[in-house]
Amino acid sequence: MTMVRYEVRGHIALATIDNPPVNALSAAVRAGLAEAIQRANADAAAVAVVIAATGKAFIAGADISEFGKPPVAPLLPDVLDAIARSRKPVVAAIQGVALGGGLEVALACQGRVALASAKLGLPEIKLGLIPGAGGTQRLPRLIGAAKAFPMMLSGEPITAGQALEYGLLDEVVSGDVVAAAVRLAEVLAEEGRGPLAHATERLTEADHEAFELLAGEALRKAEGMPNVPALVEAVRSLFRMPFEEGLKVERRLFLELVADERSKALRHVFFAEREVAKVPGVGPEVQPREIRSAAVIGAGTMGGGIAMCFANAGIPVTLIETAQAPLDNGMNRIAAIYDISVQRGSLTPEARAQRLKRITPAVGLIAAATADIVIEAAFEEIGVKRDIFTGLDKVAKPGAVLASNTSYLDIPTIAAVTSRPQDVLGMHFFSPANVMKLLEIVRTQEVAADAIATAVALGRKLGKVPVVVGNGFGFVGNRMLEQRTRATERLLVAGALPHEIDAALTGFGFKMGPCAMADLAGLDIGWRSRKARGIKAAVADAICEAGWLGQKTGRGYYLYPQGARVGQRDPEVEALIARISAERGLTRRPFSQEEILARLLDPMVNEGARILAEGIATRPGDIDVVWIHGYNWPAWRGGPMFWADSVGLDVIAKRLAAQAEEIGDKALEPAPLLKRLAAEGRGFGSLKS
Ligand code: T1G
Repeated sequence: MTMVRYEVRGHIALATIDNPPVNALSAAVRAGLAEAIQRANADAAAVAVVIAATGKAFIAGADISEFGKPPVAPLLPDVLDAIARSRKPVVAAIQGVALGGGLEVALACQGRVALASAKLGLPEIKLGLIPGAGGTQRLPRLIGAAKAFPMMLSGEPITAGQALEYGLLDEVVSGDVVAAAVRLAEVLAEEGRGPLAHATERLTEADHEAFELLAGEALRKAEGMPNVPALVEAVRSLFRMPFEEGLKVERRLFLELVADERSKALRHVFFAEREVAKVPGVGPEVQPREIRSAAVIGAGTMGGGIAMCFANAGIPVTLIETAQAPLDNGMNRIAAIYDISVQRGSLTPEARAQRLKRITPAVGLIAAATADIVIEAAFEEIGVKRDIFTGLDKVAKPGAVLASNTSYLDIPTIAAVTSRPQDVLGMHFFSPANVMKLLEIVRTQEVAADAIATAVALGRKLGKVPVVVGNGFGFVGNRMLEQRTRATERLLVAGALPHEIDAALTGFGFKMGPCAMADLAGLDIGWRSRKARGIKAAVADAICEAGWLGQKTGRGYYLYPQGARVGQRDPEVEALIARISAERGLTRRPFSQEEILARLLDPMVNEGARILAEGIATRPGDIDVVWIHGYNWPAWRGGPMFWADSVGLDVIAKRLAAQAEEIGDKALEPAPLLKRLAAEGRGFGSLKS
């Protein structure tokens, strides 16, 4: 069955792409398009061609799932060449989105008409690539390099209105876009338009200079990503060589990037972010409950941030505290955060007022009585949570979803105090809740499928990346973070210093290392949690006992003189660490950055293997998404499980076994799943969800 239907409407050949869900340019679609162009050029009944599509997208781009596999003819550049060389004018009728190769198809046409609601863009940069089918050579010729370059650099789509203004579209319509395209095709045929010329009028000296300014800025911010310099080089060729040569430069650069590990990682993340929406036992037939209003219990940092998520998404929310004073503090903190956004220009004063109006402060659980969902974000102590849920069980309306934002406590224990465990689940936001995208949705044995579906749908409406995880201490993210924290302690006592440990992770691509992050969050958080669980961490405990709790006290692992945001090495802390090593009879030794990195990340991967084996995470990609969106694992590294596969599970298993032996810590032994995959020469990616 062809993916491209061919018919003649009047004197116009109409080629309609039909490849659900988003008309990706699979091999079959490419073949169908090439055949339609050939057929139309031989069809005496047709004087021109319109390319249209069915469904929500014109064309979402090349089929990303085909990358890395042996190429299948016809290749997209060849199909676009056939469109551009067509003797009969070709017009694109764009609805939904024309992205990547989809926009490149439209750029190879003589004319372009779009629905007013359509969006057009070249997002390849987000996949670690650059446009690879003429986009870097055709778009600047149409709208100028100074406008085209930022579009390709950001990867963000523009509206049909902006595209018309830029000269990217010939017409924008609200009605029948195919009919409008047919009319344009008839006009172009009457004008005797033939093969696409490679206009250069827009490529003026002024445009060149404007582009070079933007390119210089982009290169300064590229942060080592290879596709930014590649994009600059491809666009520069517009001003240096003829079209055909420029196409060759673009193709060479594109193919190099497709083979780059960083692009492979970003393509893995693209699909992993979509896979997480597929929750076993919660299929598309499970209807989410309607959320018209919400309530948040606790107006602290987390509760306030969660309330802002609702207000920002246009959902009225009641923010509840036990007394007026903490409530006022919470509201003031929210207003202050919005003020900063207004000062930065990212929020208008009107929008600020609207959002604040959506947050109703109240004292007492009774204020949650009408909410469709209640999210508890109170003190991280199981007794406090059980009291709150006991009260909620009495006041919340039947069918309301009752969620706890706990970051590691047991959800079934909380659900057990209610008469409705089927409505109780975890919704673990990450601080700052109004910024971080990750939302861990904790599923218990008893929770109803539609409650999970409600939390997932709500998470997406709040602009989060919801990942459904099983119940267990620390769920997925914090459980693995604990392994890295323990590894940090081991390294400090064995010979590494805070700045060396942090440098290993920032060199890997994290924004901050574990010591700097702890200083930022406050060392007392971990200290309180360890004391509650009877866990010792010699160095961290000693720093806390000295009263050095991080940035908020001016010193923690590092010194923060005059409230500096970037820490300086603290000789007293380094002496304290050396003393602890000596007390343990350990001879400190230097660690290379590579060894520090392995000792920090291998135990996390090992815990990830246990999490998979226990079914706490559905897929390895889910764990990758958790770490990218919850802890700033660099997306171009793909996430911990993707990284482990790129290192080789046999290498990681060997390193873990050697470390377990050296330290005498059985917990560092390779987990059974890791050991099995390593022995079979497989990676986590070979596990089918
Ligand atoms: N290739 C393959 N599958 C794709 C796809 C693509 N380009 N885009 C989406 N899908 C799948 C997705 O995995 C999911 O599958 C389903 O479609 C719905 O997607 C040569 C080299 C179009 C805005 O980067 O931005 O062209 O989970 O959940 O929220 O220069 O998908 O249902 O099995 O995201 O409505 C450039 C990527 C490619 C656009 C729709 N194009 N896609 O969003 O649905 S590279 C892109 C999107 C390229 C050329 C270069 C979005 C969307 P499943 P979804 P959505």
